[in-house]
Amino acid sequence: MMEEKKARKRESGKVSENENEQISSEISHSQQRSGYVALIGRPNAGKSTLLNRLVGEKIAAVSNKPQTTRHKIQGIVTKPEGQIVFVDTPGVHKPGFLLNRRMMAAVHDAILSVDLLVLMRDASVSTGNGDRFVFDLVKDSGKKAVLVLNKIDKVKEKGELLPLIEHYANEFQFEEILPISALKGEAIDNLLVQIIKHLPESDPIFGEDEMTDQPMRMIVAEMVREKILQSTGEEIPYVTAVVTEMFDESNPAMPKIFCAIYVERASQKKIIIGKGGARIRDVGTKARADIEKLLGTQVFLKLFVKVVENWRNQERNLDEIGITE
Ligand SMILES: Nc1nc2c(ncn2[C@@H]2O[C@H](COP(=O)(O)OP(=O)(O)OP(=O)(O)O)[C@@H](O)[C@H]2O)c(=O)[nH]1
Ligand SMILES: [Mg+2]
Repeated sequence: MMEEKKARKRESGKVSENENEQISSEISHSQQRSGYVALIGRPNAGKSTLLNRLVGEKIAAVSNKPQTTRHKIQGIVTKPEGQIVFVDTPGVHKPGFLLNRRMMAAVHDAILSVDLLVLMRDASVSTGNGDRFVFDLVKDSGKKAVLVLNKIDKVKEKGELLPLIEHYANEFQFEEILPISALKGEAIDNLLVQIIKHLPESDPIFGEDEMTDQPMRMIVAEMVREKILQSTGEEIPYVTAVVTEMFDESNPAMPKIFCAIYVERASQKKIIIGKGGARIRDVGTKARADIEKLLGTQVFLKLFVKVVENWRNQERNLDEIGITE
């Protein structure tokens, strides 16, 4: 359904056959540029942080743990010059579980389906093998790409960026190389201008007030998962999934939301619940604050924990969680 809508939207972006319409649109504004842009990079580069900042609302989970993003998330940015539909993707890593294979399939899928790639690199860390792998993905795609060097707020001497810029410029003909800070919002406006320049001539694909095509149930589940990632140690992030099992808006002043938190073992359930329920209460309070901000109303949020052994390797569970092929 979504695919159909997108295809239709793309079609309607083409120049109209009706001459009158064409003339009036030429008078009202010069031709806009619009298209799909994939954010690609290593885990933790800051892709989702950038997406949230650009969209102006939190729609993607962010944490300091790698592999925070698990599937494609689209965020829409509309400017007078045109529209960018950002496709946030999971950080590129070696697939182990079926879950990770699906995550990487989401990356490949995004690369194939967009007009421009944004390769994001954490400029505050040195290169490694993983970098090479992401870089080759971009090179082999045959797509135009912009390189974004993120986290410049952590780079003390801006001169330190020069060798990095030179290194990448020698390796590939990037359309642009742009240092930014997604977290601090540095050089973000220019980033948008530079990206729009490389998009095809087209009217906006989505309405001006749309910010994402993610279903609200999904965003809500991501907010809960983000709080879990932020409040637990290394052992928990990868074994947790969150599913919105009920989103009841029959009382619009206070929607009722039930989310299930999946883990693989009883011991992990204990960690999520915390002493006397302290952790799950804290996760619930923080997630609720984010959800209420997004929806602009109070919500009733109930969380419960389900133990499902080996869910990361089971088709049925991944389908249910919304991590599709
Ligand atoms: N100092 C600094 N930290 C940043 C910046 N951008 C992102 N971060 C931090 O980097 C961490 C990872 O950010 P995410 O946005 O989750 O990274 P990601 O690339 O989406 O990661 P995956 O989804 O795992 O691929 C978080 O702790 C962010 O707060 C930045 O510009 N400066
Ligand atoms: Mg992410």
